[in-house]
Amino acid sequence: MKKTLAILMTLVLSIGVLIPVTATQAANGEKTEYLVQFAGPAEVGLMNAFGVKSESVLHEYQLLPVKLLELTEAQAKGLKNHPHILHVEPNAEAYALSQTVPWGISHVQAITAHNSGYTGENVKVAILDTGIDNKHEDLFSNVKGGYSVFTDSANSDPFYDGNGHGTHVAGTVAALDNNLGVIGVAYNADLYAVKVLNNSGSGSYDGIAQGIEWAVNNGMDIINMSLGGSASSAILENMVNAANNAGVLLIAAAGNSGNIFGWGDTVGYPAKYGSVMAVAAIDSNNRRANFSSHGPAVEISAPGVSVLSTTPGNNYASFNGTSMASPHVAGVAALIKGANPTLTNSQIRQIMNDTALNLGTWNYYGNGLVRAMNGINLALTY
Ligand SMILES: [Ca+2]
Repeated sequence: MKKTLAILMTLVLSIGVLIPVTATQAANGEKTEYLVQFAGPAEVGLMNAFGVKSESVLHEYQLLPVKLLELTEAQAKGLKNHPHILHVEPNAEAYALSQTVPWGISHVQAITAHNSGYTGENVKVAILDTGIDNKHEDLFSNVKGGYSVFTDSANSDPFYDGNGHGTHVAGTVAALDNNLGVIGVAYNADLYAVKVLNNSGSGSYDGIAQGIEWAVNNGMDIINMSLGGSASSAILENMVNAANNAGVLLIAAAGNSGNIFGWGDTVGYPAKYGSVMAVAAIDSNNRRANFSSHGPAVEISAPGVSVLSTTPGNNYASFNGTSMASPHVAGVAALIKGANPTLTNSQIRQIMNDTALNLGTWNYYGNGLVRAMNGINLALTY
């Protein structure tokens, strides 16, 4: 009785499965790996019934009635529907979860600061740039708001960064500390996407001025401007002075107009104005990047060569530029402000300048390499 039933079952199963097996095999006979958990014994009979040969058994577990099998899609489907099978799952790929620390982040002592509990919490940083992709896996929870100075549909959304520049800058300031991507200098700081550059990366002094005004009106602590022009403007200067007087710390890229000889004054605007910190770019050997603008207005230096950070669509890329150096300083400023929230913008600026690592030639490096932990330690004495 039992024997007959078993045979019948086998026959029914064979017929039931035979057609789909041949049908799918013709189209897709490729075998892939599945983890299969059986409800109990009689495993061999079951596998025979589904045409699973012994060479398709890649591994048998001891702890549970589980086997790693090589199956066609049809075999897997058939087994999955059988009452004596608990689970049929594709042998999914696993990846080591890891977060890369870009060299510049440790170079400005940010990791040391993190390890001491300083992360830029409750500090608001406005990124005046091409926008920030606020859905990026390594940024989303830090992007707290934004504004676009553009009204055309392609550029009116501050969270659409059709260029990538602003998202990259934002990541250096505050990419999340998780198990993926990169980490920012001040990974708990609040980011605000102020889109003053369009998706092609260009804008106007009017747009920059509007962005500065928005930052003042919305209580920003720090403005990062990885942008600049060669034209001087009394109105733009008055605008950055007004923001500075309102208590906002302004940090800007010195410019990428340097020459390899380091001759002349090539710092751009608004970095050149006295109320703005002009940031030069250095490499991992603390040498001026040959594109980094030089001149008496250079105030401080930060990593700006091979800077790995976030780009739109959950991507990451390495860029060069004083645009990449400036957000390192903005991030350090956020760490210092977070460590001592009573500090004014001019005190934070003074602290960063007093604790920078002297690198020599003023017109190249200003006060030198910005250093988070030295800055925090001084900030705590204020
Ligand atoms: Ca991360």
